[in-house]
Amino acid sequence: MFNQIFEELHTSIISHGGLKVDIESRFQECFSRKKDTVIRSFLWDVPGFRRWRVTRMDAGEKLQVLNSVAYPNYSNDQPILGIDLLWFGKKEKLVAVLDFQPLIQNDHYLKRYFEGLKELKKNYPDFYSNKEMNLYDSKKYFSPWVLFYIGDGSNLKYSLVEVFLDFLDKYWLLGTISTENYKKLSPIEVNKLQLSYDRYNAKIDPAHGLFKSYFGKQWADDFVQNFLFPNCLIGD
Ligand code: BLA
Repeated sequence: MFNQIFEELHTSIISHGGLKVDIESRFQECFSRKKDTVIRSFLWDVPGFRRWRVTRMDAGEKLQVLNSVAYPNYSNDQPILGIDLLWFGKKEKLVAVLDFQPLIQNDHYLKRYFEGLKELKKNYPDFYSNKEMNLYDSKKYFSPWVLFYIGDGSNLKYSLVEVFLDFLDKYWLLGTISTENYKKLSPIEVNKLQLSYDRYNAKIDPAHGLFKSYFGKQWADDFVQNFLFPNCLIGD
């Protein structure tokens, strides 16, 4: 599960000029104590972005994860790309969250950056489940058009790869929208908002507990603090 999406994501990053960045070996790959689970991470230097991370976790039938977050340069106030895909094989439960994560929620900003995502929602009504988020506040850094699916993964009417590729295409298009009649957020504001996105997520991310159970507390703290959300103390 997610192998094809993972390959497609990397191919797409490379075709947009992305170059792999070296990361500390302890984050590149880590095996669970039982050696039946592995987590691998990747960092990309992509034109227009200050950081693009990808994490893949393979716990076999129990759990598969593909998580990726792309932070645009501070001079670019476009939404953060957020991808969180989880497959609990034994239960056949899919959690799929794909969003252009808005830095702010005002109309001017949403109008500029969300036409594409809004269109997608019409094509994939299953991802408009009206399910409430339990952990996250859906009004904080999630867009009103977030593609969000929780449920029976064998029941999806369309392929997740197709949804993913459409979604990614729309995100790349954000870089080509005309700047006419739009007042951008300043780089200082973008910096502040991206940091606050990280602080919020570092605090709330359900992944920390998951990592602790597979890889131990020390590695989990280190990974969340120094790879997923650098510069944010957990519980900050
Ligand atoms: C849910 N994400 C989850 C859950 C886990 C993770 C374990 C709970 C699933 C469940 O039991 O139902 C896992 N999150 C991870 C992992 C990483 C991570 C492994 O960050 C890191 C490698 N989460 C994101 C991003 C988005 C996101 C970028 O990291 C947005 C696109 C959203 N994850 C998200 C949402 C839920 C979720 C909305 C559902 C939780 C809720 O209902 O509030």
